[in-house]
Formats: sequence, C-alpha cells, structure tokens
Amino acid sequence: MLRFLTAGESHGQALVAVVEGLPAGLEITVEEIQIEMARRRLGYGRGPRQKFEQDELTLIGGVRHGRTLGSPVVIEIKNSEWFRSDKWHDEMSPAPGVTKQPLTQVRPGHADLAGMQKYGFTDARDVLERASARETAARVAAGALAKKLLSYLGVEIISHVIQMGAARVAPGAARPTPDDLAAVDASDVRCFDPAGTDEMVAQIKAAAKQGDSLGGVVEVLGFGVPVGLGSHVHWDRKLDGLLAQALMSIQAVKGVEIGDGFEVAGRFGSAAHDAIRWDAENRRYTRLSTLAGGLEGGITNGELLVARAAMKPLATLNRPTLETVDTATKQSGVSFKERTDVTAVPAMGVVAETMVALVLAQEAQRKFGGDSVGEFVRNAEAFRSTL
Ligand code: EPS
Repeated sequence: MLRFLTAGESHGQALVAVVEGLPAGLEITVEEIQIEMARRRLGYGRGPRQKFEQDELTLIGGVRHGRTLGSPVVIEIKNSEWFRSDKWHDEMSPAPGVTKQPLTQVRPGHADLAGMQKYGFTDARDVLERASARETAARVAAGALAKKLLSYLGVEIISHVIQMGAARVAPGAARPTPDDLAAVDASDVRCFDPAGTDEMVAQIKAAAKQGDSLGGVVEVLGFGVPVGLGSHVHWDRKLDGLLAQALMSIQAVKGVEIGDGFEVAGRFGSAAHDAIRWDAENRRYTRLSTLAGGLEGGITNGELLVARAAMKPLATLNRPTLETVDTATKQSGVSFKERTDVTAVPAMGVVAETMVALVLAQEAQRKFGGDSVGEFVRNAEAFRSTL
C-alpha cells in the first residue's frame, strides 16, 4: 500500500515527507517536485513569508539516477528562514530549555487552545508550530510523486478557485482542462474565469485594507481517472469517503463536496442523476452530466472526477479583533497579531490537487498492484481491456 507521512514544525529547520509503497522505476527529478512546490506559493494575498521561503528540497532516499527504487522516498524541505537568520534557533531548539516568551493568548479558530488542553501544554507554540499550514509544503512534495505515478495511467489532476469571499464564479461557467492549467496558474487567484479573477482580487484588496482575511472554495478535477477505484463493499473503502477525509484534513478546510452534492440535495430525483449512454464510437459508457462527480457507490465510473473544498477565512488577522483569553491569567483580550496571509485559497487548491492525487494513487495501487511501474501499467491496461 502507498502511504505517506510528513514531519517537521513551521519554524523549525525543515519539513520531511516519507512516501512508502511507490513501485520501482517511477521517473522523478527534484525539479519536477519543485514545480509543484512553486505552484503552492502562488496567489495574491499571501504574506511576506512566501516571498523568502525557497522550498529548497533534497531527495534523501528512495531515488537513484532519476528513478524510484521501490524503497521509501524521503524528501527534505529546508525552511529557508532557519538558515537566513538565527531568529528561531533558540525558540525552536530541540535541546532542553524553556522559552522566554510562551504564547498564552490563544487564537480563536486555531488549534491552540484545544491542543494545549489535549497535550497538557502551557505554550500555544507547542501546538501551532505543527498545526500551521506550512506542513502542506511536505504534502505537495509527496503529492508530486502520486501525480507522477498517476500520469502513467493518463490521469491528470488540476484545480481552480471558484469562490473567494463573496465573489463566486457563475454556475455553469466553463471548466478548465489540463491544457488550461498554465492559464489558471497565471491568474492572480488561480481562477479560470477572467471576470472572476478581477472580482476576487478586489475582494482580497478590500479585506487586506481592513486587516481582515478571506476564505473560499476550490474545485479539483480529475481527468482520465480509471473506472473501478474505491469500492461499495465497506464504508472505509468508498472512494468518496476517502477523498472527503483527505480534503477535510487540509488546514482550515471546513466543507467538502463531491460533484454537485449540495445543489442536487434540493432537486427532484429525476433531475439529480447522470444519465448513462453507450458511446459506440469509443466503445465505452458515458454519463451525460457530472452531477455525481465521477463517483457512484464509492467507485469511480470513468467520468470527470469533481471534488470541492471550502476553506474558512484564516483565523490569524492582521487587525486583532477576535475576543480571546490569556490562559496564564484568564484575562480577556484580543487575539495576538502575527504576520499572516490575507487568504491562502489559491494555494489550498494546489494542496487539494495533491491530496486527491495521493488518494487516487493509493487506490490505483490497491487495484492494479505491481512492484514496478511497468507491472502497474500492464495490470491497469489488462483491466481496462475487460470493460
Ligand atoms: C501560516 C502562517 C504564515 C504562512 C505559513 C502558514 O507563516 P508565518 O506565520 O511564519 O508568517 O506563511 O505558510 C507557509 C509558510 C507556507 O509555506 O505555506 C500558518 O499559521 O498556518
């Protein structure tokens, strides 16, 4: 089974991703992973840290001469802030000692207070360093490997922003295809619709002016996803459930939708399902719409995969207004200000792509198996020929 772990704190030395279970012979370079990492830093409304974090990465194990060995792939991503100054060296030192400045003014909407209570900490930094969305840099590195594995099956996964604050792309607006990804990434907010981009940027500017933050919705699209990933037989094998868990695990995501899940809830059944037709020319079944998002009974049906993730507005504001309590004194106050992003929705789209890729790669490996990429592809082709 393909699985992955990440480790590391936001202001520590580095993040690490360990990806285990990839077949041997997968061609991968540091540069390919770096392209995905750079995409995660895109987007209007990011804070100052994005400008100096270089996401300098090293392949520590599992890859030789540009190909995986079948052993765990280990990727290290140095936090450039650690190396450009000693600002965090004492604060984040693993050596025994105490911090000079414990953070006790817990931030509403963050893991701070619940995490302190759960783990018995008196310094919110013991929680926030790991809860930070900096961790998604390691997920994206792992996701680059999953995307590469899927590419051998002709699967491509992209995302675009469909809502930023109150600005929403019109329902029925054209969806991007993999050929449009460069255009999506060129938009300041990773929105495919030019009018939508302008409105979204205006929203961000207005929020920034007020020291406020914005959330939004991204749509992830999977092209060429094979039939038969996931299963109807048990709750924890349903692919829609696995995708929901993976997307919901992204920092600040509070809602997940497969296809038009929420919209169809209000329709009659006669207008809520994707009709099936035999496409004689291509000798395959097709659906006439994408309401189910490419999933029926928790199994992929070979149609476009559609999943959406809603991100709440970031809880750290540049103008502290959220009421909170100091856990040391129990005095009321307002949440402390740290440098922060106005929105991270465009970046979250790239993280969401990689989470979808990791789940699909896992399930593709479960279905097709194989210790080498050649075996994996042969098995997939043999299955496809039976459909
Ligand atoms: C983050 C807060 C900001 C973001 C950071 C995630 O960092 P800082 O507080 O150090 O300025 O820039 O995101 C990243 C560094 C990244 O690479 O995405 C948070 O609290 O989640």
